[in-house]
Amino acid sequence: MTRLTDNDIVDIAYSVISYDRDLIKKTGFSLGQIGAAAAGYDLSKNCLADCKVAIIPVTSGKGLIKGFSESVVAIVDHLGGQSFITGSTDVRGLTEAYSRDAHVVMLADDHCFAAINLVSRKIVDNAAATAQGYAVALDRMAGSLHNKDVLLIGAGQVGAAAAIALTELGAHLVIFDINKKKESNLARSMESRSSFPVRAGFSLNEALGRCSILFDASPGRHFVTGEQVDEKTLIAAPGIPLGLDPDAARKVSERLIHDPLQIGVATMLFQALVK
Ligand code: 2YJ
Repeated sequence: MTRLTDNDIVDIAYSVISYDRDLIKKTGFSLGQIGAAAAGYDLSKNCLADCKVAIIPVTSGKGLIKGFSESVVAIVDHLGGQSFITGSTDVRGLTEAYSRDAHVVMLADDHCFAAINLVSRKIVDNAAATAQGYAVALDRMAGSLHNKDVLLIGAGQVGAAAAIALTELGAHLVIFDINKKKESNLARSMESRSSFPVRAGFSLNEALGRCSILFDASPGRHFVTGEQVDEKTLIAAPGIPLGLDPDAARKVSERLIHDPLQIGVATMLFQALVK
């Protein structure tokens, strides 16, 4: 997964309420409702209020990202949890989280972002959680994905998790990746899970011509142009940077779900709390 930059997340801590308002406008559901649905978490139990979440800054690799821990805190608190950033980083931060009785820790290096429930020992990976959360958000934005064609762009880690989540929501998958080997491997592995044929082998332009519901799980930038989208296009795009060029992004802005952390963090938190 692409490493986030300070710039990608600069606004999150200040804009989580307006982010959520926008998500409700597009999908009819809040960030908490989408994360909980993706995790199979019962929001009426409301045990989040008693849940202490420690965010541990991690300095390894390329080091801290300015505002990363604060963004995760803002998202968790917005959902109703109680979170804190450990005063120390890395291993000392982990010992601090334990000694302050955190129920869940969240920590990320350059390659992996995990939530670990210290009580139940459940481990949740951001890439899979993000795919699942975005699949539910796309389902809600579309009314339902049941029996609808969905073009999945990108057959990497997020794409593979999205393929499963979209299939479970009843979507008929069309898979595209610039790496044709990865594309056909994912299509083949999905055949046994889907009661409908999983289609692949198209050019991007052909695939975009067949589907108006898109899940962009690729790390590519600006490869979808304004002529390839229209007023029916719906897009869930967890990948950073955005695959749409500025013209396409402008045309679909009211039907585009794209954020650097929010849906992934919400889904991770609820998944960490589910048995
Ligand atoms: O603690 C910090 O400030 C840093 N070690 C955070 C590193 C954040 N990691 C990434 O951006 C990775 N690519 C994984 C995050 C996936 C988010 N969708």
